[in-house]
Amino acid sequence: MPSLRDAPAQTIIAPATPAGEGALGVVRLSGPGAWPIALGFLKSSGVPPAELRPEPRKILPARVLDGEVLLDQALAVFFRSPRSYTGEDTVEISCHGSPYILSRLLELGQSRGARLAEPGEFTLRAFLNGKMDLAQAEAVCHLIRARTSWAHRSAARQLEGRLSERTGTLRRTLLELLAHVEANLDHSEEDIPLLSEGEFQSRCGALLQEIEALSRTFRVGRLIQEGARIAIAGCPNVGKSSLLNALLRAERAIVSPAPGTTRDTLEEALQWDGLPVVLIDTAGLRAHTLDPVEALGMERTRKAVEASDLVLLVLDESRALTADDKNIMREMRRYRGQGKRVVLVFNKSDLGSSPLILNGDSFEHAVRVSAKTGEGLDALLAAVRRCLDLPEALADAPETQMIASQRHRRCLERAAAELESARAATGGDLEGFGEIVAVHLRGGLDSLAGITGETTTEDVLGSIFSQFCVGK
Ligand SMILES: Nc1nc2c(ncn2[C@@H]2O[C@H](COP(=O)(O)OP(=O)(O)OP(=O)(O)O)[C@@H](O)[C@H]2O)c(=O)[nH]1
Ligand SMILES: [Mg+2]
Repeated sequence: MPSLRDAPAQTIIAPATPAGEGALGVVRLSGPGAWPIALGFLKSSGVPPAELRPEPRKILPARVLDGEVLLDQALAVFFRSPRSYTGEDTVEISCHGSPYILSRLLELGQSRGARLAEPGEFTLRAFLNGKMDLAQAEAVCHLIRARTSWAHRSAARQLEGRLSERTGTLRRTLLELLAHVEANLDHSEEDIPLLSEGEFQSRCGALLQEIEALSRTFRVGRLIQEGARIAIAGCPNVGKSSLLNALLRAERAIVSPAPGTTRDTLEEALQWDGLPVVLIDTAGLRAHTLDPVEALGMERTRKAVEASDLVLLVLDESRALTADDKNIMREMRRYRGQGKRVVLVFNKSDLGSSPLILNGDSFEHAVRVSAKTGEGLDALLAAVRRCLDLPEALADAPETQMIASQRHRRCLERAAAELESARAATGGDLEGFGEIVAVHLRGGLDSLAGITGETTTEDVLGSIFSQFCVGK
C-alpha cells in the first residue's frame, strides 16, 4: 500500500451536507482531476448551455447535465491548489438538497474517474498538504460535534492554533535545552554556553512542570468536550426519574409511586445552563430482590456509577433513612475513597423534612431539592460545578488552551516521562552522561511533535480521521 504521505492523489468526491432533503446540498471534489471532472457535467447556464469558464474562488451559476438531461441548476465554486481547504484543486457544487440529485451527482463524478472519499479524507489531505496541523485537524471534528457553547469555544480555540502554539513554545524551550546539552558533549559549538548540572535540573524541571500542567487540563477539557457523565442513583422510589425529568424539563422517564419502576439505565444529553452533561437515570438499589430483571437492572446501575464522572445520590427527605439508604451511602463513601465525586440530593423537600437525615453526613456536597416543584435545582447545579471543580463559565477558565483528547494527553505524558528520565540520567554529572540525557530529550521532542502530527504514524492518522464524517 502506498504511504499516505506520498500517495499520488486520486480525485475524491463526497457530499459535504448531511443526507436527506434540504434547501441546499453540497458536493465537493478534490484532487488533480477535480476541475476536468466537474467541467464534464457542468455547463454554463446560458441558452444553449456552453463550456464553463471558471475563475478560482468566484461563484459561477451552472447547469448540471446528466447526459442531455438537466439534473439541476446549481452554483459552483472552483479553487486552485494550494488555495483551497485541502490544498488541492477543488470544486464545490451547491445544488438543491435532493437525495436523488446528490446521489446522481456523485455517480456522475465517479463515472468520470473520481472515487468516493473516505471519512475525514478532505481534512486528512488538508493536514498532509500542510494546510493545518494535526491538532487543528482534530479540532475540526470537535467543532462539528460541539453541542454546547463551552465545547464549541474550546474546539474553536484549538482550530485557531492555540494548542499548537502552546506545544510549539514547549518544543522550542526543549530544543534550546537540548542544544545546550549537545554543546556540553561537543565543545566545538562555541556560541552556546555550557550548562551546569544544577542549571540543567532547574530548566528541565520547569519545563516538566509546564508539560504536566497542560496534561492536567485534560480532566476539565474532556468534561467540556464530551459532557460530564452524571449518574442519578439511590433507593427505589426516592425520585431519581422525577429528578431526571425535572432537569430535562420533559417527561422522559416513567415515574410512578411503585418502587422498582425504572428497570434499566436511561441516558440523556443536555446543556444544563451551558454545562454539557449526560444524565443517567438508573434502577433503584436495594439489598434484596427476588426479581432477576431487577437484579440485572441494579448491576447496570453499578456499572453506570462506575463509568460516571459524578453521582447524584438521591435520598427521600420526607422519610427517615432506611437500611437500604444507609447501605448505598456506605457504598458511595467507598467510591468517594476511590476519587469518585458524589453530591447528596435530599429530594421531596416540598413534603417537609425529616430531621433525621438533614445533615450531609460525611458528604461535603449536599443539596435539598424538589423534583416536583423545581426548588433547589439551581443550587444543585452550583454544587455539581463545585464538586467537579469546574469554573462558573468558560470565560473564567484559564485562557490557555485545554486538551480534550486522550491522544494529546498520552503525548504529553510520554514527553514528561522522557524529561523525568533525562533528569535522572545525569547521575550528577551532565558532561559524563550527556549522551543518554540527549537521547531522552530528543524522545521528549518527538512526543510533543506527536500532538501537531509531525511524528504521528499512519496507523494513528488512520484511526483519527476515520472518526470524521464522510465529506469532511
Ligand atoms: N412530593 C414529591 N413527590 C415526588 C418528588 N419526586 C418524586 N416524587 C414522587 O415519588 C414517586 C417515585 O418517583 P420516581 O421518580 O419514579 O422515583 P425513582 O427513584 O425513579 O423510583 P424507581 O425507578 O422505582 O427506583 C412518584 O410518585 C413521584 O411522583 C418530589 O420532589 N416531591
Ligand atoms: Mg425511576
